[in-house]
Amino acid sequence: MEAVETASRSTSRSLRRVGILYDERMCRHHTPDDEPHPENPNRIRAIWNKLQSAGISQRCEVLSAKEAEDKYILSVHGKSHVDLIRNISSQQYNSRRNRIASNLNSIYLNEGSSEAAYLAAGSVIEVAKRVAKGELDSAFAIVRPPGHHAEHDEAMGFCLYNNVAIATNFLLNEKELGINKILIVDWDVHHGNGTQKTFWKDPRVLFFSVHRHEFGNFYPSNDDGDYTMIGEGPGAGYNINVPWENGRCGDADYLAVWDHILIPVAKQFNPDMILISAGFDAAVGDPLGGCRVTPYGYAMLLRKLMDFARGKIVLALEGGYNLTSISNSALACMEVLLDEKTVTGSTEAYPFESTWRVIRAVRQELKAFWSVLADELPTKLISQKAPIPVKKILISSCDSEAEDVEELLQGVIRPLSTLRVDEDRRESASVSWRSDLSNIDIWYATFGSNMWKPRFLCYIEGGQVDGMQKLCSGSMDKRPPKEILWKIFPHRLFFGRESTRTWGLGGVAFLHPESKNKDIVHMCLYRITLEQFNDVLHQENISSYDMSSPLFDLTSLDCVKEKGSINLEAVKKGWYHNVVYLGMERDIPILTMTCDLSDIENFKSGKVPLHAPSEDYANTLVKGLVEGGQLSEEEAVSYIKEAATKPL
Ligand code: X5A
Ligand code: ZN
Repeated sequence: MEAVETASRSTSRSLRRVGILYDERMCRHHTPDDEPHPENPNRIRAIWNKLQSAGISQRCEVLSAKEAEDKYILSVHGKSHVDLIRNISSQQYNSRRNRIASNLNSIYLNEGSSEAAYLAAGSVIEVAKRVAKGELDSAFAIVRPPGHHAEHDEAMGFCLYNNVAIATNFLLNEKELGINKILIVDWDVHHGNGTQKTFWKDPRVLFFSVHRHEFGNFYPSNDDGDYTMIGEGPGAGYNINVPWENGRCGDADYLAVWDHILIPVAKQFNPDMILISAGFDAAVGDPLGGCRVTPYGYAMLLRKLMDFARGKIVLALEGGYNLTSISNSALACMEVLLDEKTVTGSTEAYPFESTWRVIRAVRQELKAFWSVLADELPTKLISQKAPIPVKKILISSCDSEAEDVEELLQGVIRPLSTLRVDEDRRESASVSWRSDLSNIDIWYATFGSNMWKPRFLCYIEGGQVDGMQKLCSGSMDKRPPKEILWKIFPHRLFFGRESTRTWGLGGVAFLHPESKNKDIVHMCLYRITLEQFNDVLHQENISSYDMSSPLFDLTSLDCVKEKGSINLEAVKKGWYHNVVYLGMERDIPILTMTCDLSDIENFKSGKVPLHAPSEDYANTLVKGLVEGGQLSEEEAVSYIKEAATKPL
């Protein structure tokens, strides 16, 4: 009897009514020529497929998307923004669409963008309404484009409409739903700037965001995500930011924030409903986030929120760019909503010291508004901490969905206690090269667009700046360069190739690997780690190499010091596969990357074209030299011009 019951339960609907919303139409928003981009249609497909094959969607009420009505969107966005998003996909915008997108921060647009934006917003409204009415206990809207960066009059950060903010205003405005207080939990790795601004003065909405901040150096790279941003007027105290000082935060860090900030405040606030801006880019394996929350971690975070608002919770997808990580994280969350497994276990790892510092600062800042935050945290608790440069448990390099991640995440809900962060066997060779090389500094000497610091930072933090047609995935280690200095070297700068993926038409900068006394080149030197240098090499050569071992290791370093330059076999098709040693600066080796001597022969013979840089690209070089304080604008312009016109 009992066996029969268990069996039937596992195939039938849950006792909990859980909604799940997926609609293929949201996949029609993609890059204009389907160029690779982290925010791509496969994200929601991967999640949906995973939930189907795990038998989750079968236990849920499956809903399909509805377009949001303008009147609801206008509660968050301005009329001009709504007009733009409504019309951007129409034919009459065909010629202007790309230009409009390139003037926005981290946005692409195509013929499917308008519809997807309306569906994403409408879907979150739809599930929120059903949960509010009690037709569903909870729900997950698998939507894209994401929303939390979108502001009143601005699309940014892959977001067009602020889906969660729109649904929140909808709930508050439909008075008969009886939803008067809403808690928004934004656990996407980026700060939810758009949502924060929407409810800045509104005490009906408690906005809580935990995000990588790095003192304003992590996207969106300003002070809006600081813990001092607590809201204003009647909304003062109803905006809580928990800004990580560093990457690599994991379950222990997030759970500490839940236990010592969010959960006590949620108790005191007593929301009628909870909306989660559920980005999964803080997940272990994410190429942009650099954090390490496991599916088990997400399950715990969600489980702890189910005790409020009578379990009325809506999750709306935001970011999350590793298909395996986001699928497993979403699955773990769905299992919590369905409430068919108990999530137990404790984490063996400790929070970073910086995590306790941030928790303390947040509590201090907000204790006047939330009495539950007033007590000092016991020293005994705070002294249980991990040092910041800990061994990494994750590997994934940039755009490749590393296989080891797949393996690492297979267990889906696996308590950290079985993960054994330090000696786990799965921690393959690829991890240890990273931690080894992350302790060694080199000067990376740049002569091209990387002389302009914001452009170089794309290789470290990920991102895309003016003029770039391709997004960078960044380094695994997103710490900025420790020092920057400029030097002149006796090498020749020149421009070759017809076009590049990053800059479009026009040649790109190369350095003649051999030095001649009468040549001079201005170089900007960044002090970074050898691990970061490897990630730069990988990105400069647009390689599909999996990075399970380094492109350039300590042996290569010895070798290049002795021989002056070495060619990297693994990226021999890349244009910058030749690492050149330029001497030492304060006991630290100076390295650059360029073409090799056989390429020089091909440039000279005309087999491969020499080609002047495009105006955009040349301007970037000039900006680098001018902002770096090396040359005046006229000097920089003529320096670039000479390099572009003088024969090799
Ligand atoms: C929704 C989200 C990230 C934007 C990063 C831009 N956006 N470099 O995760
Ligand atoms: Zn994000």
